[in-house]
Amino acid sequence: MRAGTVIMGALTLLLASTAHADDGYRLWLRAPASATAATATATAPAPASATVSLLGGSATLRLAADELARALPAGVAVTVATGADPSLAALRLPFARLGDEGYLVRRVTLHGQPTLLVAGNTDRGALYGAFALLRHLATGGTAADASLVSAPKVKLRVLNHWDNLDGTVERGYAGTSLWDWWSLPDLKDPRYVDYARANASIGINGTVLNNVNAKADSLTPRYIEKAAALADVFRPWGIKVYLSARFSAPIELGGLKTADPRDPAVAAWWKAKADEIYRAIPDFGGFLVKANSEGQPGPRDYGASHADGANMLAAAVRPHGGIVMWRAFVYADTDPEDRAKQAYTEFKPLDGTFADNVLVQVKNGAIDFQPREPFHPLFGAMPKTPLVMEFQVTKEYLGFATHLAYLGPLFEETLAARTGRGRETVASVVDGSSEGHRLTGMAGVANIGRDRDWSGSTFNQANWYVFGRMAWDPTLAAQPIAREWAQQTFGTDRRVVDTAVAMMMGSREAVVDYTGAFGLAHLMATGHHYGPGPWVDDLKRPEWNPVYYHKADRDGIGFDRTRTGSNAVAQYAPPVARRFADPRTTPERDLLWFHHVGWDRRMASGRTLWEDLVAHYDRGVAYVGDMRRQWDGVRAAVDAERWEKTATDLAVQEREARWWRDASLAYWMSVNGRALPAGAAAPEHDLAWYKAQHFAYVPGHHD
Ligand code: GCV
Repeated sequence: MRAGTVIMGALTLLLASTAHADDGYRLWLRAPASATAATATATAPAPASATVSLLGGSATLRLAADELARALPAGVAVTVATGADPSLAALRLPFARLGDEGYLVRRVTLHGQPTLLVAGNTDRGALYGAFALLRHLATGGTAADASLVSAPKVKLRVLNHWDNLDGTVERGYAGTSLWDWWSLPDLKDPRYVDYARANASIGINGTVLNNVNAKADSLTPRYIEKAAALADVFRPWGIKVYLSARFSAPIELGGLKTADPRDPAVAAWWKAKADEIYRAIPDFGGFLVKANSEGQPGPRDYGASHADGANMLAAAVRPHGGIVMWRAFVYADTDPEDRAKQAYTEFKPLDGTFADNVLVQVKNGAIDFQPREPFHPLFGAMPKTPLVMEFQVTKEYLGFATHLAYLGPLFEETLAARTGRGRETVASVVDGSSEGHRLTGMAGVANIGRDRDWSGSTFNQANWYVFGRMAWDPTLAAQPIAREWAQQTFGTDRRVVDTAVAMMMGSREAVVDYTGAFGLAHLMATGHHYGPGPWVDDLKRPEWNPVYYHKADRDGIGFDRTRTGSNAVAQYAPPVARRFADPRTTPERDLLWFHHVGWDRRMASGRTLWEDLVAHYDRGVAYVGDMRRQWDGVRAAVDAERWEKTATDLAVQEREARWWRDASLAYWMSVNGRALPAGAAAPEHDLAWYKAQHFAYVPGHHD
């Protein structure tokens, strides 16, 4: 056999049987079923080792081999390699299809010996292959039937951490920031490795370390050194580090009088800053920028365009192969126009003017990560510009960490939406296949913090997981991903897996129902966004007030975005615009997003809108009750710690779902003067009581 390293795997990690307590730290990365079964009892003999051979010597390949050695069942022979290895040439394997990051897993004969080959064109590809093999084994596959091939459809699969340098996390509900900025770069918390490993296992290859509401300090030498320490930890796992850049940094750090992107001194400052960063982090990914949005500085402060700003930064990172992700989440306090229209109005005319290392990052919907939004009209409207899809994995508007809401269906619904341009879908815009873009991206606002279980609950881990899987392939469906996550997270007990998946699949719709169905949006309390506040009408910017969004009055409810209103529908391609312009062809789930309609409007159910709205509130609350009962049914089959925590969260969710329902109905009744339909329960309190609820120290929000 050709010289290569052979690792005898020792099953040292993992291995808790379901009967034992489990704090959720291991996420979905647990021993495959066969290994778990072999060690489930204390009396079981020590398992024999798998044999893992390594063709090549990079740190990344060694990590791949270690993963397999730790978790593969005894008796399996595996070879981890890159396609460049000459001994593979004769095998005629489809390496050409794999690109930089794809993998294949095949049974082959190498040097006369049968072996399971895990390989990619690069070591990163091989690492992804190792994790894919482990996933295959943990979801019912065997080493004998392992034949896998896959390449990511999206190039940049990036987490956005809204983590502040003081350790708080904007919209973070899983404890403080994972990054201990104070002790970095000296102290490298072992959690940084575990974080990178978890990301690599689902194909995430980039992380923006700091909040888009950025401080210039993150660009100082002191913080660059800290970021570099993290980059060193993440590199072998195929993960690049990016930073959110504060546009006014040349003023704040450089002492310049302006941050005007057209000023040569400003461009020179950024160029020098980029050079400095790349000296510390040679594979630095680039910058993410929130400009001229919610008080952040930007090129518009100087009359320059977003493209001027983005291209200036892009020029600074270009010599190093860096990129700029420029966010389209803009709306201005001076603009009386429908907030849902403003990003399109600002960015659409800039299509074709961005440098080729700029991507424009667009939230999934035109307002702000609501439980349901129609897809953002910019998708499909900027064919010359690569658009990054930005999803919010942390659930700012879907019950924080407490509520069980699996976001797979939300992601799938958005990605599968047809833009109205031929057969184009949002997914085909994002993965570049629609226009032939090679630079493509998907971003997820992370739900990760220092909580022992990383995401604030076991089921929230599924949202991190599904983001990674759909960033790898935006055409994947939410249901099978829920299933593979549940199998890896809870083990192979079919009843537990079926129950978890059943709970998950309707859970996001339940949140839509109990917070406001039919396209209602932005009904939450002010600032911290915890709980209902549809009555709020006194905030200084009109578009901060829930009443701006629902426009409920005695006769009807909903935002008229047709020609008689803001005409936001016209921002969609004609076939979609036509569908949304007519309440009869608008999907009911989006009705009140696009139309102001009467309370007595007859809905598909045969009920009036008012009756149906009430029914949806009740359905949402009932779904949570059902989840509680289902979870009760698997109590004996799930470890006590994760079961208890989930059961407690579900009890809180049921209470809060009722709160949302009751407070909302009390308010709607005060507006429309109607009685509840027969049989519907009256709100527990009067409207004044709900309005009087105030909360301080709410996580994720820092005044
Ligand atoms: C990082 C919403 C959130 C803000 C967030 C902003 C954004 O407005 O409430 O916390 O700021 O979106 O995406 O920039």
